[in-house]
Amino acid sequence: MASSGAYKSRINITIVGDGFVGKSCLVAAFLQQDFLVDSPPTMIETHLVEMFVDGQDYILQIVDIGDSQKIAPDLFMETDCLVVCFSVDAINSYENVIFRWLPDVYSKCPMASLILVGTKLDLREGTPLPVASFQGLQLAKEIRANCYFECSAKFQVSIAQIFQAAVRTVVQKYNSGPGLERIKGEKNPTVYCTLL
Ligand SMILES: Nc1nc2c(ncn2[C@@H]2O[C@H](COP(=O)(O)OP(=O)(O)OP(=O)(O)O)[C@@H](O)[C@H]2O)c(=O)[nH]1
Ligand SMILES: [Mg+2]
Repeated sequence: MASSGAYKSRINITIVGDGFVGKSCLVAAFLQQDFLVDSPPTMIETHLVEMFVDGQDYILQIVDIGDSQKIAPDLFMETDCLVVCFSVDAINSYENVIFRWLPDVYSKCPMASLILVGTKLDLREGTPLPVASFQGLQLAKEIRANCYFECSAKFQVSIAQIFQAAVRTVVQKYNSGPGLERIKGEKNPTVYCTLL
């Protein structure tokens, strides 16, 4: 379905990554500017929020899936941007980006843009942690992520920027990519195309 000037474009963002890496805290930090000290394991949560980026209004549908969830094919189909998280204090979660999450991403969702996020950046304060910045960057290049961020939900570091980047990567991709619905003649042609 196509959007017109009267409607806001909707962008579907799916957050994945090992359990306890801080996916729900990242979402809560963005939506509520709040830090969840004790957040229970997530099954699956969907949030809708409006965001203004580069002069355009978007509706973001943010799906936060828990550790045990495999990403369902229909969810993948709808995903415009995958935010793949690991925690900078947990080497397993870093390794699992490749071993556990990427196979799903590549096979089921090759058109989505990809953002790699190293969470819990504040834990690096004064202490070398298992995953250094350069390793995060290296991994981002290896998996051809559109962007790499390190963030702290606890201290609101780079939280909004991750979601802004998600919107921009999707808009860029859909504006330049083949086979995408675009509104001809629209003043600021944005992507797509699901009405609420
Ligand atoms: N220091 C610090 N701790 C964090 C940060 N983000 C999350 N945490 C903590 O990490 C733990 C797990 O966070 P969650 O957001 O529940 O992790 P999750 O990835 O959603 O976990 P599942 O839902 O089980 O997949 C919680 O105890 C949080 O308080 C952060 O930026 N800094
Ligand atoms: Mg969670």
